[in-house]
Amino acid sequence: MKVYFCGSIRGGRDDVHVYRRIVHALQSYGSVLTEHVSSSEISERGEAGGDRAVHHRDVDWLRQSDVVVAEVTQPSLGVGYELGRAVAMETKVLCLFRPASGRSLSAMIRGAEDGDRFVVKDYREDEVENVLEEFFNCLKRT
Ligand code: 6K6
Repeated sequence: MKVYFCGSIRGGRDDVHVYRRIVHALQSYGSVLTEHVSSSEISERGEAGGDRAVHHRDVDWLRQSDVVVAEVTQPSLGVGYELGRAVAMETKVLCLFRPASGRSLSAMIRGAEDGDRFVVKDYREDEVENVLEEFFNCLKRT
C-alpha cells in the first residue's frame, strides 16, 4: 500500500515531532511516499529544489497513492491543496486534528467529512497509533 502523508512545511514546523511519530506508525501499513515531510532537516523554508518540481512530483505521488493521511492541526495552504486534489482523485483521506492545540479546524476540512472516503478524526498525540490502527483495519474491510 502506498501512503501519502501531508503535514505543514511553510505553514510552520511546530508539529514536526508529531509528523515523525505518525510517519513511523504509517510505515507498518505500507510505503510512505512523503517521509521527508516528517524530517527535522526540512525547515519552514522547505527543501532545496524548485517549487514547480516539488509541486509536480508531489501531485504525481498523490496520483499513485492508495490513501492520504494528513495532520491538519497546523494550518497549511499546501496541505489544504493536497487534500482538495485527493478528493478530486477520489482517494481515501484521513485527517488528524488535535483539539488540545486550542485551534479550530477549517470548516472546509471538518465539513468535508463523509464517514467513508473523507474521515476527520480528533485525537490526542498519545492516541495516534491506535487511531491509525483503527483506520487501517476499517480500510482492509472495505
Ligand atoms: C521547495 C523549494 C524550496 O522549498 C520547497 C518546499 N519543499 C517541499 N518538499 C516536499 N513537499 C512539499 C514541499 N513544500 C510543500 N510540500 C507539500 O505540501 C508536502 O507534501 C506537505 O504536505 C505540504 C506542505 O505545504 P506548505 O504550504 O505548508 O509548505
